[in-house]
Amino acid sequence: MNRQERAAAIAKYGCIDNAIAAHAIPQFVDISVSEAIVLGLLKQGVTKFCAIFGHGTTDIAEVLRVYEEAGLVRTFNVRHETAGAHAITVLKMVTGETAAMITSIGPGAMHAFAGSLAAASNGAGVWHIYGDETTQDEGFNMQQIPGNEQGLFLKMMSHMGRAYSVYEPWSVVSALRAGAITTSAQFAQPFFMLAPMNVQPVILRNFNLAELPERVDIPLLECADTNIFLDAVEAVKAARKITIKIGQGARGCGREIIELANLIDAAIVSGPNASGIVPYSEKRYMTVGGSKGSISGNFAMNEADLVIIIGARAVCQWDCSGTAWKKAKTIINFNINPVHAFHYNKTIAITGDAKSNLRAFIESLTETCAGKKEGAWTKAIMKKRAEWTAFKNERYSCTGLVDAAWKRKVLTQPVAIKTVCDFADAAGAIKLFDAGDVQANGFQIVEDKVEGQTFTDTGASYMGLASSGVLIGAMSDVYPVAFCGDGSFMMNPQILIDGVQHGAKGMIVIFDNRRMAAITGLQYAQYSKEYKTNDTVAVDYVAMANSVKGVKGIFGGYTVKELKKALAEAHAFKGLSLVHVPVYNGPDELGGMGVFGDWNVGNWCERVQVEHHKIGL
Ligand SMILES: Cc1ncc(C[n+]2csc(CCOP(=O)(O)OP(=O)(O)O)c2C)c(N)n1
Repeated sequence: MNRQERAAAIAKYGCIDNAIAAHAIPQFVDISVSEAIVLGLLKQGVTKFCAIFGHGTTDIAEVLRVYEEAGLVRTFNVRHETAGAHAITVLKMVTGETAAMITSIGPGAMHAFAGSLAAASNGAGVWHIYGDETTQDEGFNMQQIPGNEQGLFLKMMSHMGRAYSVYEPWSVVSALRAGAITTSAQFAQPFFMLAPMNVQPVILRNFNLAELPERVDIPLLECADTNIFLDAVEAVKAARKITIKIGQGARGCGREIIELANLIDAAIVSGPNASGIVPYSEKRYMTVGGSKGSISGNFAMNEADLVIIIGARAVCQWDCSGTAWKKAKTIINFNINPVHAFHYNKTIAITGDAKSNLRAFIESLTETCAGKKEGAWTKAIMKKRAEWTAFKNERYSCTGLVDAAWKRKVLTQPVAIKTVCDFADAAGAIKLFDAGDVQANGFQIVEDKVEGQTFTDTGASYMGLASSGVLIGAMSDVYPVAFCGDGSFMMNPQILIDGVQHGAKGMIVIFDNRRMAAITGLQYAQYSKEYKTNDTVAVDYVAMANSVKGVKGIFGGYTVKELKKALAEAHAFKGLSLVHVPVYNGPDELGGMGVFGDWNVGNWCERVQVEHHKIGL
């Protein structure tokens, strides 16, 4: 039986096991390592591949060709490996589906590897499969790292996630199992499979297809130490101002979080990537906290004497580089990972699945009658939330500002972003925010009702992630709207071609302030001068978009009315559209959403570090 027949039989019977059971394929077969990789992934439900093939992966490509012809897998050939890495990361973050990025060896692998930072930072379990130098070391392989050492790529990749070199052909099974486990963990890592070029075509004689590792569903763990919950109850009893801070790991726990907050009279603050877990309309929700947080979010963090953290790591922008919890006497930290759960001193760590542990905590609080009546704390936080709302509304009422680069009145970024957010929400689209001011203003602006409406890479803030992520408009049935600065878009404009090639439906909105404004802003705030964060080259992004057959480029205009019209037109287009909106950059404070927390960067470091050590958490 050849590969084509095998693929056809598996397609006919739906999966490998069924095909074996029906005697359509034998259980013991002679297959190449490359085919074992593809079959192993297929068995785990990994059927989508982003790829740029090179001399390092022609053998795997040939297998994919046959399996794609049988309708079992789909390869999305892209124009940049980092863009492909971003696309599979965004697919995982948005839909939960695990996909793989395939590259050649050397530069292609390095590009994809760079992109894997976003997967690692966001806990997105994805596969990276790279060709690697031959195992026989017959001389330098073109594109290998020119060092006289074995396994240099393996060493490098091992720092980002789990990495496995299929140095020995039969170890492919072990590699597939390691990948299944790594990519399935709750806050997962990227898994790197390195496939030496001379190993890929090796035939595994009499290979047992039943030995291919199965898909992994790691069971959720609940904290079994009941005393911990009683300690946490005592902390609640002693507290007067409680703030619950939620991160991505709190997804799915919205009901419990609101119940808990009402029970103990607490404020709720989200991390930048946790919008919608608690609806924006919830009265106890103080919106986002952190270096680029909100007035109310940062107030609730700074004032709390008891902090309850749920599913969040202490990323610098999230807890103001360790200075957010200025008055905390105790921290109750729910996390699956003890490293994060025990990040602070004075901690009661509750490790395991947040939802089950929250339920157990709520039960302990109810049984011990440790609930609190609504009091002064709620009044104080609600006053701050009203302040934040007024602050936002003042910005939204700005009809535009005269900009030095555009030499005319243009929309501000807050108004333009708000307009696009409202449009995307009404259209049921997914909002993807790229890096920079667009990202920071974005998470200050979003008003999500439910989780899953907004995604952004707050772990790595990788410019180009959102534009590249629009490929999910071809890889799934999601309609994405990418919010990109001009700087971020130009990191990965390849999506214009890749999106058309693969039939992506989605929209890119470029908020063009003619510079990398997030950094200009930092430079002014720190040194009162800007340096090399802009250029003088005007780009007609509409013309650029329209130069790619199949993309619809539309000018977003200078007013909200014009922008809304452009958005409607872009959305009506059955494919990939791009809207170009000129936006203001400059000193007028209505041009941004403000900064309310510390950050240990630039010439602030000394002050922030002193504050951090004074707090001593
Ligand atoms: C790949 C990458 N390079 C550099 C940075 C550092 N950085 C963060 S934001 C930013 C500027 C973003 O500019 P733009 O996308 O135009 O958005 P704006 O801030 O102007 O809204 C830079 C350079 C980054 N996050 N990612």
